Amino acid sequence: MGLKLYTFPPSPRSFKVLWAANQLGIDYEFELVDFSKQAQKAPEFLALNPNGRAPVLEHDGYVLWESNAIVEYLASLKPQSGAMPSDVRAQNAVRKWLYWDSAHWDPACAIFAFERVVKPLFGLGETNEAEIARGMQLFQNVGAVLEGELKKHRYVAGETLTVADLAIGSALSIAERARFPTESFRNILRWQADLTSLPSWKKTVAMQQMPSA
Ligand SMILES: N[C@@H](CCC(=O)N[C@@H](CS)C(=O)NCC(=O)O)C(=O)O
Repeated sequence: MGLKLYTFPPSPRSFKVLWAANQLGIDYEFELVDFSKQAQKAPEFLALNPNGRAPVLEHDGYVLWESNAIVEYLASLKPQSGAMPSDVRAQNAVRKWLYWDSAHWDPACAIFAFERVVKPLFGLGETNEAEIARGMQLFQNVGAVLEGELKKHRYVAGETLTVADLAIGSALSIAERARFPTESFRNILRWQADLTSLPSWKKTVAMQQMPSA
């Protein structure tokens, strides 16, 4: 059966797991969860993820949801990549960024994603400027934390690329349309240029076009 990734590639959390698999060189089968057809709410998909959300991983009958758990699992299949260190303290120094992503970075980015990308894509109405203002405030706070870290080292958790970069950086896959307020964060922009120049990033960006093809 092998490893399957159920995703809707234009969404950043789906991009995250596809990018991780591409970066780690993991073979997978791609399964489109077509949001335009509400496939994420179909009974067969809900049987995999009762949240009715993508992404989902299935590996020889083992099912996993939550994008950061999936990225960690993918990294565990390629321990030699160093994407997740083996030492417990180093591991947690990386893992804390996965929690931070879920608790702080992703919710800030999600406001811009919903207002500027999801709404136009699915015809869900006008941008709510009050929400954008709330997003600006949140983003200034989380952006400053990330900027401070990236000032100290090349990647989020040190000098090498880890799952922390894959988890947090994936939001930037919609940076152009979402217009995250990154202009004053020089080190985030430098890191973004670094990530987006990776062959794995380019390969995953090409996959974002698939549903409308
Ligand atoms: N915390 C979850 C969030 C998953 C999530 O919200 N996915 C969105 C797309 S980015 C989704 O499936 N939305 C469809 C819906 O809510 O109907 C993760 O990181 O996997």
